[in-house]
Amino acid sequence: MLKFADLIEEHAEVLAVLEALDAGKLHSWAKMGDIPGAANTLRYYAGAADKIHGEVLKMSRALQGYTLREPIGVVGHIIPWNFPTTMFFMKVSPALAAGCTMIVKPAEQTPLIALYFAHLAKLAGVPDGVLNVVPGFGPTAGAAIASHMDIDKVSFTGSTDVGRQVMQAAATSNLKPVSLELGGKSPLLIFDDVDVNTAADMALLGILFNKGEICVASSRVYVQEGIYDEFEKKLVEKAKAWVVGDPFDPAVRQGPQVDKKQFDRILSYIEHGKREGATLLTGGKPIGKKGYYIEPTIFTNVTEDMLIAKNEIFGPVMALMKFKTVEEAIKSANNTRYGLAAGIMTKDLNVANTVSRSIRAGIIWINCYFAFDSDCPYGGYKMSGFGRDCGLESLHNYLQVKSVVTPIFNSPW
Ligand code: TXE
Repeated sequence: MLKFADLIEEHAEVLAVLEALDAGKLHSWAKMGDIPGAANTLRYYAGAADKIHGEVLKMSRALQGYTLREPIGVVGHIIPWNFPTTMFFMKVSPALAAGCTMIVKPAEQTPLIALYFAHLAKLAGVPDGVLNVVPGFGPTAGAAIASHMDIDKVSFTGSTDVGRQVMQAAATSNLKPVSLELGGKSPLLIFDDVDVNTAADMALLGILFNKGEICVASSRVYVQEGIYDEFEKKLVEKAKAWVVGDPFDPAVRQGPQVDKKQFDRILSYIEHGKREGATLLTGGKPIGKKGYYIEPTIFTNVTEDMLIAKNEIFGPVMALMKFKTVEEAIKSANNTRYGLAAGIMTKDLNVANTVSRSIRAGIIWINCYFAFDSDCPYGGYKMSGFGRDCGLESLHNYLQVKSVVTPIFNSPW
């Protein structure tokens, strides 16, 4: 695993090019973030590989008992297209550390980099048959993994609808355990004691990072009334200055959407927003005639029953809303079927503590956003799924517990 990590760093340039070509991801960000992040994740779990152990049990009778933690077996990883590198290593690294063999199915939109990782795994000396990359379409290759009788576990990241199908297929085949990381509609709550300029930068990055194709995007931004007007003004100015274009241009901050399906889907949500009566503050249109570029788009006067406030759009579209009290902010944040992430911006520790404990989401960022780390578990509450990627926590996805019991000194038990 350490050798694999070194090889990723050596091949960083070609990997960043593949990310940009396949997913429309910014080349500079891939090279700065996704690629070194993959090496870090491998190293983190390489460090855990020789620290997986059971416990000696305190049995109530004259018995010696201990637990073994064994690899769960053959794992099927079904991964999406928005973070082809990060998702690959979030799932593959703990499974390798746990001692599993695995089949990885990359998304049909972004198969290239996964194949390159298979090549690097071979160079690193990962034995044949341990890490198998099988590109293919969801309803065929993906469904075959979910329903396979000889696959012992499925780890899935993707849409809530397909997550449900994966769980059904697992239930009706060999009852394999599944972990699901699904969509989100994450709130960012901005209280009126913060620096408005910083808050506007954070909110914008929260929705535009990776062109909004990120399950923890801060797609619902709630701003306290005292700073709302100033915040809205700054946010719109910054959105208009945000540079969209060629992902290989270092000055660009937002590349194209991954494919036509996503592009059309995002534009249709924008039309919905307009029809439902939200006010379009900026953006709302495609850019140019070639490629799938969409303007940074901000709606205000959004009500919580509107589709743009309820559904995951997975694009550069923000729903901006106003609140008065802490209680109101908590209620709005939780008014969603999802529960992946949330952000809070305030200087008041009591507010930060109260709100972070009151929101039902798997990760809460206080005065930051997208602060991920290999050691920080990450996953959903409610319809954002269950099971955790990252951290030592995610090793549990890939381990079985076996109890071993024996009498002490042949005593009668
Ligand atoms: O996802 P799918 P799509 C959300 C986001 C996006 C929407 C649709 O809102 O707009 O989902 O994206 C495989 N059995 N997220 O249609 O179809 C598929 O091949 C087994 C959030 O691309 O769920 C791919 O490898 N597997 C998300 C993976 O599932 C199946 C990231 C995800 O594709 C399958 C992506 C089947 N029947 C989309 N059908 C996140 N949580 O980050 C498809 N697949």
